[in-house]
Amino acid sequence: MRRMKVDLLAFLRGTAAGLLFGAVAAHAGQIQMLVTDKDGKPVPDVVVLVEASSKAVAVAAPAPVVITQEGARFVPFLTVVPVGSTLRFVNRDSFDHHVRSTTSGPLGSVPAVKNFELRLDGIEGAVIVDEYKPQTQPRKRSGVSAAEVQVDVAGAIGLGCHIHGSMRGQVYVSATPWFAKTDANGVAVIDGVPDGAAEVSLWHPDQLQEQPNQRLQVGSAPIKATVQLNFTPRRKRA
Ligand SMILES: [Cu+2]
Repeated sequence: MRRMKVDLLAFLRGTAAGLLFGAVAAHAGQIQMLVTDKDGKPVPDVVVLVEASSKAVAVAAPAPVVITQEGARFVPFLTVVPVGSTLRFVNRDSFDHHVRSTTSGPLGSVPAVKNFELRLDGIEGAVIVDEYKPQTQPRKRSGVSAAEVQVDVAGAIGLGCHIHGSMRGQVYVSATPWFAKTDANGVAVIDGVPDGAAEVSLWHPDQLQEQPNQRLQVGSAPIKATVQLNFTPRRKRA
């Protein structure tokens, strides 16, 4: 009797998983987007957002999304998170950094959707990068080398540091659950987009004007699309 109960449970579980898998496979597709600049070259770090025919609200990331400060840089340069997520900033350098929200865009015309300012101590024993020696300034150490910030409004947040003016980073908070950023080859892959009409929009921190949206029809086969920015972003220092 007991044995039978267990088998029945296992059977039900298997059936449920099968149904779920079937549902996902039948009603969701993949979009592979290649983003190029005005000259046709692939562009990394472009935010790709998809609105599907069946609307859905983004669900916060289950765990804090980590952005580190390493060698006086924000790593990664661009982070895209669903709205409601928590960002965790970690200083991995031996010297101190700030994390402050800044405006985005080449003219600083896009205000940050969240304003914050953190000071993160350097980690003792971390590797010192020659070109960024610790500054000779009053030591107002915060006592922590990591801190968290929750982002609950969709949009852009630029990242900067008071001590190192060249440090730049970018966060984009997505209202849609279907988002990605382009990799080094300019490609973004978005999975699980419901079948039917979808609208793809792009965002790049350097853009001066909105990028044209693209309409796609999502089905069972992955969609490969190419879209061109209406400008050529500056190359980031390597
Ligand atoms: Cu810094």
